[in-house]
Amino acid sequence: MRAAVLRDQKTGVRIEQVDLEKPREGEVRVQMVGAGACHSDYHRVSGHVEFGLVPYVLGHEGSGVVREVGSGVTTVEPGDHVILSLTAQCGRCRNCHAGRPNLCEWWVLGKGTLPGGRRPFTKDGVPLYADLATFAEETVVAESYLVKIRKDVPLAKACLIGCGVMTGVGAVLNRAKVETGSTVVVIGCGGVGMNVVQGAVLANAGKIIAVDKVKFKLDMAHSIGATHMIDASKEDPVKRVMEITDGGADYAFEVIGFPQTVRQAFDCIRPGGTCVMVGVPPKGGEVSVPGMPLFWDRTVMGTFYGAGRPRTDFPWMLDLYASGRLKLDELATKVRPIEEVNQAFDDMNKGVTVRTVFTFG
Ligand code: PAD
Ligand code: ZN
Repeated sequence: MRAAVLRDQKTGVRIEQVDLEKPREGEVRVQMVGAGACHSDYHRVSGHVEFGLVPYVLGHEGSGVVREVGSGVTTVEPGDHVILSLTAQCGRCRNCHAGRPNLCEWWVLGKGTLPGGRRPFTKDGVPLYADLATFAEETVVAESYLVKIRKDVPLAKACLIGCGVMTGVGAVLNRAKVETGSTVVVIGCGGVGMNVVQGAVLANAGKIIAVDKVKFKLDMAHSIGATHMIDASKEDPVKRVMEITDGGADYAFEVIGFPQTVRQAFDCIRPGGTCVMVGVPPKGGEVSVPGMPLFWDRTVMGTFYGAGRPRTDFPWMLDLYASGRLKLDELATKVRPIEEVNQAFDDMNKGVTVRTVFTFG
């Protein structure tokens, strides 16, 4: 079975033949149909984030078909269409009970194992690290990572809900809770940032100001509802936002992953405004803001996975897609076989794609 494996940062990602054990109690085997290339995958390859778990099967955005269930599995059965969620939801911990399953205390993404420490992927008998491992023809995950979805939406494109849409739209609606008429700035309009723009449209924001360095991203942001576009390679985004908003935005989202652009987002908001860090900061990176502007009721917040509640949020997101109010097809700017994983990362870094969706045919 083919999988995209990261062995070390020098050699990068390679397609390898690996073996996958059968699902055990509470586990499910999923045949992948679509998987999105998110910048968080590339952060592991580039070393932007601390990452010692190698060899590691990449991929955390994905959709597929259930092929086999272990004993005790009750919420899915073979043949079901599913989207993989970034987080497990044990349903028993404090955060699950408080309606914040993205912070489930049983959750193990980032540890490179299934709950309990098992590693079902092996190569020549040696276990590989993997979380959701959506960059593989098949994967085995705990049942609670899976959300069963309606069968009448294109399954490959639905993978985008699993990370980019949940994170971006969720950052606006679930985390920041943007109010109707608010002024919203989005700094970085890639696969996740474009979904912050979509979230702002769904929240009925007034002015939606898209900031990027790539014209094609700004054009797409405009086509999905941004009202103003700022090319950060040509003009100072903060100065321009101040002009457009007459003194600062209500919300500014940083969706790249650098302390400098988080600071830029903070500088874009008015007294009482909120700066949301969506991008994953570099290892050891510190975010700092000046004290006096913060004093004037400004808020700085982080967001993991758009405060996502996958079993609640994925179904309505797909309903909005089916009725034309949430865009997925437009965001999947390229479809490639998983063999072209490195070309997809190159495209991402050159800024020529919003999201690449991998297929496994
Ligand atoms: P992406 O590479 O598709 O998008 C980044 C965008 O930023 C691109 O359009 C770039 O052109 C643009 N950009 C780069 N530098 C600048 C700049 N100085 N000014 C303006 N625009 C710029 O990445 P992505 O959308 O897949 O991911 C974005 C970040 O979000 C990344 O750090 C990723 O790890 C993070 C993320 N966070 C969560 C979460 O839970 N918070 C989930 C998923 C991804
Ligand atoms: Zn992601």
